[in-house]
Amino acid sequence: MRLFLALEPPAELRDALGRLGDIAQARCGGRRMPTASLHLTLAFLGEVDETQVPALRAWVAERPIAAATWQLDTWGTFQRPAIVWVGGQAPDARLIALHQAVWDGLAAFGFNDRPARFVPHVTLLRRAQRLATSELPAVDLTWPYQQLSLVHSSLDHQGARYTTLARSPIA
Ligand code: 3AM
Repeated sequence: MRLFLALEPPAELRDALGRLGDIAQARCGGRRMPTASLHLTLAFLGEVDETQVPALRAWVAERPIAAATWQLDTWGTFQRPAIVWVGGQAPDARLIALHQAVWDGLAAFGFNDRPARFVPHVTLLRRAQRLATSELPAVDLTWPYQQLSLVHSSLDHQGARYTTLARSPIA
């Protein structure tokens, strides 16, 4: 099954991100991510054998992460595959440290596809027709986080569907 590790936004922030998704879609076209699915990916694990899932769930469920806040203040795009996102202009040291810690832990499970570069972002649009964000309203959102989530991504007729399998304990 296809799994990834992510931070899930608190409800108010998720709604605010969803509203930005609407505004972005009106300008850029493409497919808006459902509000309930909005997240910050820390590690994409790809296809994971079912036999590994209980241990991964337990690992996530047993270890608290360092709580912190992430300041979102910019729009961004990835040309391929035509994604519009929001995130932070400056690299966020605490998120980078969390990303490292997560991949260090994953190595024990044999996951070694740690990406060379980590650009923390929340994808709002996929397959955007115009990667033009200069006239979109300013982003000024604060994301307090305290839990890591293990998420299962499955495909149905509407696209990817996300189910949270485990969350880390709150410190
Ligand atoms: O956080 P976002 O939405 O940017 O694009 C996928 C999504 O990222 C990404 O993992 C997140 C949860 O599905 N993803 C999908 N396939 C991937 C791959 N082969 C991938 N990331 C890296 N490599």
